[in-house]
Amino acid sequence: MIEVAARPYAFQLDPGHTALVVIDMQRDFIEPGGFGDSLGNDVSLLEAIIPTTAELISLFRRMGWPIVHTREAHKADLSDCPPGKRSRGAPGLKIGDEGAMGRILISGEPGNQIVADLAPLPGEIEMDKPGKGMFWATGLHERLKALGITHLVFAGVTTEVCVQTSMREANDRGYECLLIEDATESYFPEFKRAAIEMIVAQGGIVGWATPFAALEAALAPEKVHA
Ligand code: C5J
Repeated sequence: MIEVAARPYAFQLDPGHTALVVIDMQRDFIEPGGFGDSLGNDVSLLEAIIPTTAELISLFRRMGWPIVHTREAHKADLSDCPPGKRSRGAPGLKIGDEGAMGRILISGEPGNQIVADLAPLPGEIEMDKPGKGMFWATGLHERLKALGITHLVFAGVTTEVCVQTSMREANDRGYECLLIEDATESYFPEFKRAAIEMIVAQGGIVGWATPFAALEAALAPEKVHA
């Protein structure tokens, strides 16, 4: 086991059984002119985590450990989109409508692609998820089990919605979960702070949280090969 300084106490990372999950770093949530922007959100908050998330992805590539990239995405015929998800809030633009980067939250559309700086490489797991959580209707649990994964490191957006939901789902399935605090973000800074506090509360009721530097230090070559 490799010990990573974290809250609420040190995270025990199991090398060879750990995967990185990067949640929904898709253009429509992050880039100016996308869906998130059109809803009046300050997307610069989300853009700001791209460099740290890229470093985190590079670290996992160097370790040779699995990386999962998710996208919140629906089928073009919307058969996997509950009507309530589409209509709730009566937004100007709904899921499936034509936005500045193609149809909103529809698989394969330009706005549904992961931002260029974090683009998946061949061999990494890329998956569309119709829900907020990464296990609903995706088959991901079976894929991770087949790879022998027991520990998950989380990054991505938004902290209190798809990241937190996925982490809670993972926790319920028995994964040990570590959130990288500076590689996750929300349009609402107070929601990010609160989500992280909820995750680490009560002795890590959902999991652990730490800055990227702590994970990088723990995985320094001299420590991993000691
Ligand atoms: C994600 C959302 N990815 N906030 N979606 O968190 O609707």
